[in-house]
Amino acid sequence: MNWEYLLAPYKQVVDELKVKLRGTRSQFEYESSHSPIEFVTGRVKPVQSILEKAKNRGVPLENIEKEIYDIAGVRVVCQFVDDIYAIVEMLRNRDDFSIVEEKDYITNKKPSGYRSYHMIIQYPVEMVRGRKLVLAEIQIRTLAMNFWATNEHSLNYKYKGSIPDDIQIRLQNAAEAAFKLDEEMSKIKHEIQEARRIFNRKYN
Ligand code: 0O2
Repeated sequence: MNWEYLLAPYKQVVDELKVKLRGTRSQFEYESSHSPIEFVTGRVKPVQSILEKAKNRGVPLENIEKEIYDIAGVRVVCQFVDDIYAIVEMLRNRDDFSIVEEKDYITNKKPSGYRSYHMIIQYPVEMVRGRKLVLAEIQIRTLAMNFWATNEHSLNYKYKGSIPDDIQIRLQNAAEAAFKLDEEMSKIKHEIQEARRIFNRKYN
């Protein structure tokens, strides 16, 4: 398989989405002092990781592009839970891609304790041989959810998917603490936003 050739459109999609969503962040900042977007990251899934996922899910190589949704992945990180739903609404109203599926792992957390909002999109990308429709995953989560998910992901990698029970329990507790942190911060959202405005006026 020529991976460089296969992954080229996915790299293009990730690059385009990062530019667009970072542009959205700047627009929010011009228009109001609060941007629901804190930062945007993106990556093309490494080949090894694509192969492992395909193997675990019984996906034959020829179906990888149709059945592995997150070869192109973009992450939007927000300050507050409300911001996530504002971004979701904004994404639903765009017409530069279509939404294939939405998964709300905030209302329905995963058994691991994982919380995040996933949107699978179909993105048209212009390649030299014409337009290609590429599947991509946009993950939208708060800073607290991101902190938890990043650490859990590292532990999963370290323990090859079998995290010991005692660490698992701590992770569950940490997931609930992160959720509580988001709830508490939401209650003082307006205070925090006002403080940021004052700070930005003084230092920017
Ligand atoms: P990477 O690239 O290393 O992040 P499905 O379970 O199929 O119904 P879902 O959850 O959208 O739907 O798909 P999947 O394939 O399980 O997860 C896609 C990505 O979501 C993962 O990518 C993670 O980034 C994130 N994710 C999902 N579940 C968890 C979880 O329990 N913990 C953490 N930390 N992240 C999760 P990969 O495949 O891990 O690869």
